[in-house]
Formats: sequence, structure tokens, C-alpha cells
Amino acid sequence: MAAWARTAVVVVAALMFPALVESVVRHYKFRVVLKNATKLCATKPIVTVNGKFPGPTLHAREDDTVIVRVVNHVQYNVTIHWHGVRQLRTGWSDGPAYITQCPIQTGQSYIYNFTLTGQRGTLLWHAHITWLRATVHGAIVILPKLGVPYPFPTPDKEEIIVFGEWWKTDIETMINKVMQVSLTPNVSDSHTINGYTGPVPNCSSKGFTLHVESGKTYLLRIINAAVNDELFFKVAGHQLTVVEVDATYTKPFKTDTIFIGPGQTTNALLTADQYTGKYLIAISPFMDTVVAVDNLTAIGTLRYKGTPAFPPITLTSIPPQNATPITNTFMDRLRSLNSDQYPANVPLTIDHSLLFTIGVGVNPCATCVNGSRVVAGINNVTFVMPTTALLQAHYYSISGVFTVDFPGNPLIPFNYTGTPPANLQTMNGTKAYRLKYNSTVQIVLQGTSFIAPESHPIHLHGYNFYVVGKGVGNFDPNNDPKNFNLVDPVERNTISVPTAGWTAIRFNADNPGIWFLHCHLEVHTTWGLKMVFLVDNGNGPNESILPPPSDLPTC
Ligand SMILES: *[C@@H]1O[C@H](CO)[C@@H](O)[C@H](O)[C@H]1NC(C)=O
Ligand SMILES: *[C@@H]1O[C@H](CO)[C@@H](O)[C@H](O)[C@H]1NC(C)=O
Ligand SMILES: *[C@@H]1O[C@H](CO)[C@@H](O)[C@H](O)[C@H]1NC(C)=O
Ligand SMILES: *[C@@H]1O[C@H](CO)[C@@H](O)[C@H](O)[C@H]1NC(C)=O
Ligand SMILES: *[C@@H]1O[C@H](CO)[C@@H](O)[C@H](O)[C@H]1NC(C)=O
Ligand SMILES: *[C@@H]1O[C@H](CO)[C@@H](O)[C@H](O)[C@H]1NC(C)=O
Ligand SMILES: *[C@@H]1O[C@H](CO)[C@@H](O)[C@H](O)[C@H]1NC(C)=O
Ligand SMILES: *[C@@H]1O[C@H](CO)[C@@H](O)[C@H](O)[C@H]1NC(C)=O
Ligand SMILES: *[C@@H]1O[C@H](CO)[C@@H](O)[C@H](O)[C@H]1NC(C)=O
Ligand SMILES: *[C@@H]1O[C@H](CO)[C@@H](O)[C@H](O)[C@H]1NC(C)=O
Ligand SMILES: *[C@@H]1O[C@H](CO)[C@@H](O)[C@H](O)[C@H]1NC(C)=O
Ligand SMILES: *[C@@H]1O[C@H](CO)[C@@H](O)[C@H](O)[C@H]1NC(C)=O
Ligand SMILES: [Cu+2]
Repeated sequence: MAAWARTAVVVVAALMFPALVESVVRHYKFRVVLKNATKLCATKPIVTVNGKFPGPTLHAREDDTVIVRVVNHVQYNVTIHWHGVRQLRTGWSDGPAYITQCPIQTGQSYIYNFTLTGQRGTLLWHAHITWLRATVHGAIVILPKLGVPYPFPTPDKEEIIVFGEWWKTDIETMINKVMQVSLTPNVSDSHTINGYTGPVPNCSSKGFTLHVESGKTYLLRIINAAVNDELFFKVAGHQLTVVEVDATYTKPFKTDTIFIGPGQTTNALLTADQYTGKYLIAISPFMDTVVAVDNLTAIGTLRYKGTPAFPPITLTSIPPQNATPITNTFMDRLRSLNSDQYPANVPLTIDHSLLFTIGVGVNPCATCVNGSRVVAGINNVTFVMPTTALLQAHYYSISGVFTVDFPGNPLIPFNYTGTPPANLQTMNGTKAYRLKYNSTVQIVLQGTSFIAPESHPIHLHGYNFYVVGKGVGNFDPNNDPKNFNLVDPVERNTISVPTAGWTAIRFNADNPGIWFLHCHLEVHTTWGLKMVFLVDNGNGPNESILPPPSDLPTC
């Protein structure tokens, strides 16, 4: 054990240098510990990895194997999810609690072991149990294979920029209390940029500063690790060139505003084309419906080398909170690079054509405030968390844990974005939708207007998907597919489905296992906006789930 730990420390130290020399096995040690977060102007301890907020960055190259030993030293159950990592055949390392693994309990440890295949760019890791990911998250940087250049001009420097949300109150206590009586969770007290809060009353955060030199180009690796908020990002006086999202290359385009949902990542080039000065960096929330949101703008500064001590700061205008057109323009401009080297392999024939309604509902609840509970669901099913991990239940054929009757289409079609029906109740269940190995899937994610229509960032584990179409209102199966982009649609793992609208995604089910699909607004996941796919093993030698590791936690 001691020798192993020593190796890990040496390797982590070597990774402080950005030039990773060869494709290897990279070891990390994640100690989950309480830490007083000084950047957050609070003396209250938060749950962190290695005492850092945001947590440590995983640096690796495409084709590397990453081994992370997670040791739990806090009073909470913990799991870690490597958000966007394909986890080909290694679902045991995916991380969502009770879906692919039982939690790592206090005092226990677990080794995540996965290979980065066919991906390069920026992703994130985060806790995937209760609301711990608010403070337990960090960046994953996957460099191209050694000798393979970026498909864009090589930047002079790279910077990681992580957005988050911060609550003054203890977040685990809050969510437990809220769930007992069914209240709407409090919105956060501040957004954060690399752990620094914005201007919060009675809080003297020094704020995040990005130091630049005139004439140089920076690759910003931007991560939205916020819990519930889709965000806009701007840098005063500078354009950004988007080159990659969710660890897939895009056709480059220039923009002054980046729209980014929780769980999404965006790489953008920023050229320091001014001489000196200070420029405002701002993140602000997007919310185009009547749902409460943390409406504070978090700010930082971009500062040129050689700028005198107290320069005036160049400001920028914040997009209106309900700036739906800005989100649409941004999403519509995202296209796969689709080059010979990085083709867009969009499935052109579809084996499973699914329509999933996504939204909230209201169920009776005797012990709740007002006698009812706000829930959420997909195709009218509110997902009930099991107490045995589904991947184990599947692998060992343990019956009674879940059923494979998740409806592929609404059982009762209705006007999804019209006047809601009088009955807003949902069904309960731990249901999976089963897919044959290598079958092709199209899902139309259809927002509903129950209570309030809302934009939902939907995340699929184990896969990237192509975003072939989107629109407002109800999906029209006769006409909308005529406008699908099957040539160069953006490829990603998380997509914001527009408020009272729909988004169509396609993927090839070439990764056997149990894979979670859920809203990445934690409030909606908590309410049940989640389901799983069961993807069968194939017949070939490399088409089955690998056996579970010997240290897999038990429930
Ligand atoms: C956090 O700070 C408080 C007040 O200074 C102190 O009492 C407490 O021990 C600290 N906790 C940790 C985990 O450092
Ligand atoms: C990681 O997984 C590989 C392939 O299954 C296995 O050979 C290796 O021993 C594992 N490493 C650790 C540290 O568990
Ligand atoms: C929610 O916020 C309100 C007002 O800001 C505060 O009084 C209350 O204690 C918070 N609730 C929880 C559970 O933290
Ligand atoms: C309970 O009902 C009141 C009155 O209709 C409403 O204002 C309040 O938001 C409801 N509370 C919850 C938790 O739904
Ligand atoms: C800020 O601190 C002052 C003095 O301690 C206190 O009176 C005031 O209520 C605080 N304001 C907020 C918003 O917490
Ligand atoms: C932000 O939200 C609070 C309530 O949560 C509200 O009182 C305030 O007016 C809002 N501010 C803006 C600028 O919308
Ligand atoms: C669905 O509802 C919308 C909004 O009320 C309405 O414009 C539309 O005509 C309705 N569609 C159908 C098929 O009834
Ligand atoms: C959802 O399921 C509940 C419970 O079975 C039912 O009462 C309700 O009508 C269903 N709603 C829809 C839109 O299918
Ligand atoms: C749904 O499940 C919850 C708890 O998991 C339970 O309290 C509720 O009664 C169930 N509702 C229905 C309609 O089965
Ligand atoms: C998967 O399906 C595609 C067609 O969609 C086919 O070209 C490919 O050979 C299949 N791969 C395997 C491993 O069966
Ligand atoms: C299976 O995987 C191994 C190791 O990655 C590889 O050497 C072998 O060629 C693969 N076999 C097939 C049929 O793809
Ligand atoms: C931690 O996980 C175990 C196994 O599922 C469970 O029995 C226990 O109740 C959990 N503890 C907490 C505090 O949630
Ligand atoms: Cu996730």
C-alpha cells in the first residue's frame, strides 16, 4: 500500500508539467476530505477531493489508461463519475450511485480503471450521489496522442476555467430537509469561477484573474460544473473561437458569448489582441421561464501583463436572463469537424425510434407540504432509485431489482407543449429500455409544459450522440426529419433541450452495460427525471462487459 501510494505521488508530481510524454497508465489518488473553503469566504467545511476546490485535474492522453484510487474520509457515501468518458465495456468505473456501483462508504476505497479511447479534449469528473457534486468536481484534460496536433492553431498556453454554484448553507442538509417535506430546493447564493465567488453580500472574494500576454493565444478549457444553472460566459473586448465541445472537435466559429449547460464543456481560443488593461469576465444564468434561478452574475478579470496598478476595467454587457435567441444561435452554429481524420459517423438507418417526454409532474404525498410532491419523469415514469446497483443486478442476473419495460414512446400521446392535462400524476418504477448490441437509436427528447416548461440539459452515460435536429413546440414525425442534419451534426454527451421544444439525437449502441440518461439539473434528477438503457453484450470477443473488479463496493 505504501509503495503504491509513493508511486502515485511521484506520477502526480510529474504531471504538473503539461508535456505528457507517452501513452501510459496514469495513477491518481483522490482523498475525499472535508476542507474549509477559504476562497468561498466561509469557515464552513465543504466536501472536497484532496482539499481542493475545484478538485485536481486529471491529465492524460488519448489511449491512456487512468487509474484513480478514491478513498472516502467523509461521513457521506461517495461515488465519482468521469463525465463523458465512454467507458467502453468498463461500466464498473462509470460512477453513478446505485446505477453502476454501490457507494464507497466512509473509510472505504475503490479503484476506477478506464481507458480513454477515441476521445480528446476537455471533460469533467464529479461526485454522482445526492448533491455532493456541488463541491466535488474537477477537470479532465485529454491531449491528443503524442505527435498528433490539434486541428486548429497551436495555442501558446492552456487555461482551465470551471464554473460552479455555491450555497452558504450546508448543501447535503438542505437537500435532505427539502426532500423530506417536498419543498423546492433553495437556489445557490453565488456562481463561482475556478472556485471564486462573485460579489456576494458580506463576502470578500478576491475573484478569479486570468493573466495574459499581448499577442499570445490561449486555449480556454471551459467546464460548467454548476448544479442547476445553464450559463452564459463572456470576456469583455475579446472574441472566442469555439473549437471543441464535450471532447469532440467542432468546425471553428467566432462568438462573443458561450452558452454552456451543466455537464457540458467547451474549448475556445482567445487571442490576447489588446495591448494592456483589465477586461471583465462574466458568467450569468440562462432561464427563459418562470422558474427561480440564482440570478447573480459572477465576475473575474482578464489582465494583461504590464498593466499598471489600478487600470480602469473594460466592461461587457450581460445577456438578458431569458435570452433564448442567443442559446439557439450558439447551438445552431455547433457542427462536427467531420474531417477525414475525425469523421461524423451519424447512424443513417434507425433500429429504435424513441420519443421521450421530459418534464415535471405532481404526485400525492401525505407527509408533504400541501399534501403533494413535485416529481419529474421521462415518458410519465418517475425513476425510483434501487438499493442494489443495476449493473450488478444485470451482470449477476439478480431479479426483482429492475424491469425492462421502460416505454419507448408515451403510452398516452397528448399535446406535449400545449395546455397541460388536468392530471399531472406520474407512474413510479425502476425501468430499463433494452437495446441489442450495435443497434442504432434515435431519441426525440420532447419537453412538456407541466407546471412550467423548462430547458433541460440531458446527459447520456457511456456514449456520445449526434444532435441531428431541434425545434420549438411538438416534434412532427412527418416533417421535422426532413430537416435533420445527418452530415455534420455536433457530437456530444449532454444537450440542452429547448424550453417547450424538442431535440433529436442518434447513437450506435456499441457499448454493452447499464447506462444512465438523466437531466443534468440536479434538482430534476432528484425529482426522478432519469432512466437507464440496458445494452446487451454482442457475440464478438470484445463485445461484452468486462468482469467486475474485486474491490467493487457492495450495498
Ligand atoms: C474550519 O474552520 C473552523 C473555524 O476556523 C475550525 O474550527 C475548523 O476546525 C476548520 N475545519 C477544518 C476541516 O479545517
Ligand atoms: C485495470 O484494468 C485492466 C484491464 O481489465 C487490468 O488488467 C488491470 O490490472 C487493472 N488495474 C488496476 C490497478 O486495477
Ligand atoms: C433557503 O433560503 C432561505 C432564505 O434565503 C433561508 O432562510 C433558508 O434557511 C434556506 N433553506 C435552507 C434549507 O437552507
Ligand atoms: C403550497 O400551496 C401554496 C398555495 O397554493 C403555494 O403558494 C406553495 O408554493 C405550495 N407549496 C409547495 C411546496 O408546493
Ligand atoms: C452583513 O454583515 C453585517 C454586519 O455583520 C450584518 O449586519 C448584515 O446583516 C450582513 N448582511 C448580509 C446580507 O448577510
Ligand atoms: C434575483 O432574484 C431575487 C429573488 O430570488 C429577486 O428578488 C431579484 O429581484 C432578482 N434580481 C434580478 C436582477 O432579477
Ligand atoms: C397544442 O397546443 C398548442 C399551444 O396551446 C397549440 O398551438 C396547438 O395547436 C396544439 N396542437 C394540437 C395538435 O392540438
Ligand atoms: C401518467 O401515469 C399516471 C399514473 O398511472 C396517470 O394517472 C396519468 O394519466 C399518466 N399521464 C400521462 C400523461 O400519461
Ligand atoms: C412512488 O414512490 C414513492 C416512493 O418511492 C411512494 O411514496 C409513492 O407512494 C409512489 N407512488 C405511486 C403512485 O406508486
Ligand atoms: C455495427 O453496425 C454497423 C452498421 O450500423 C456495421 O457496419 C458494423 O459492422 C457493426 N459492427 C459490429 C461489431 O457488429
Ligand atoms: C480485441 O481486443 C484486443 C485487445 O484490444 C485486440 O488485440 C483484438 O484484435 C480485438 N479483437 C477483435 C476481434 O476486435
Ligand atoms: C451508504 O450506502 C449504504 C449502501 O448502499 C447504505 O446502506 C447506507 O444507508 C448509506 N448511508 C448513507 C448515509 O446514505
Ligand atoms: Cu453526468
